[in-house]
Amino acid sequence: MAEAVSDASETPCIWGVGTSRTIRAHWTLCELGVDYTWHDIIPRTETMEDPAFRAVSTRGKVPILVHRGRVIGESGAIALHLADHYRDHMALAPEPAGLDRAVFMDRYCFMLMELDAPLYIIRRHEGLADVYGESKVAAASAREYYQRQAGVASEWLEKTGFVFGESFSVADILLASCSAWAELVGVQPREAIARHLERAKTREAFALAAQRNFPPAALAMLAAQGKPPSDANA
Ligand SMILES: N[C@@H](CCC(=O)N[C@@H](CS)C(=O)NCC(=O)O)C(=O)O
Repeated sequence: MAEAVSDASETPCIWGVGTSRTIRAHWTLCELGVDYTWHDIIPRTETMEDPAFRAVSTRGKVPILVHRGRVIGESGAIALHLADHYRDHMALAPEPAGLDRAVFMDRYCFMLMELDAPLYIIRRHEGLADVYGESKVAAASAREYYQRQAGVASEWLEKTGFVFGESFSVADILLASCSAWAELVGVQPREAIARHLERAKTREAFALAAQRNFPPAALAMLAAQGKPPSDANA
């Protein structure tokens, strides 16, 4: 991955639509009310071969954020960078440094490692078995593991209904995107997690992000893979 590109624009540019990871970037920017540009690069379509995309993404993965000449390629890092950079628009994360930020980061990293990662195991060894190899055992074990770790996340929601503190944050975007993905792969949601997702989906910024993240070509790709073409596919 290139660390810097020639586009040093202040306007953020997102490469990628159509997945639970890409919506994190769109949703964060929509919450912040920041104008941005984006490219409809859709996994497993010829759009991924676009030379301009390949020039910014040597990983060949979406999402990618290009911002002020820098390239950021992990959805969690993108959302957090945007929250920090535009915190004067809206506080979507605790102030960098400090104990609140440390506890917030504990939950944030937990979700990436303990929720997103097992979902990706299910995805790779069921939905993308032609690429990664079929493994019913790995998928079943990842489902059971996800469910256990979702129990930890549901405890965070008990007091305020948010992942951390008294207000919506990028950690809620992370959890909601994992929860919607989990539903798609047939994990029965825990009650608190289902309620959290339903509330998150009522946000205006979610509606706008879902519209941008699921253009007709992305819905067609999802339908071709047997997934419901629904905005619930966050
Ligand atoms: N950990 C990365 C995962 C990125 C990732 O695997 N993206 C998928 C779509 S959700 C992708 O680009 N797949 C295309 C491919 O592997 O060819 C993140 O959270 O951004």
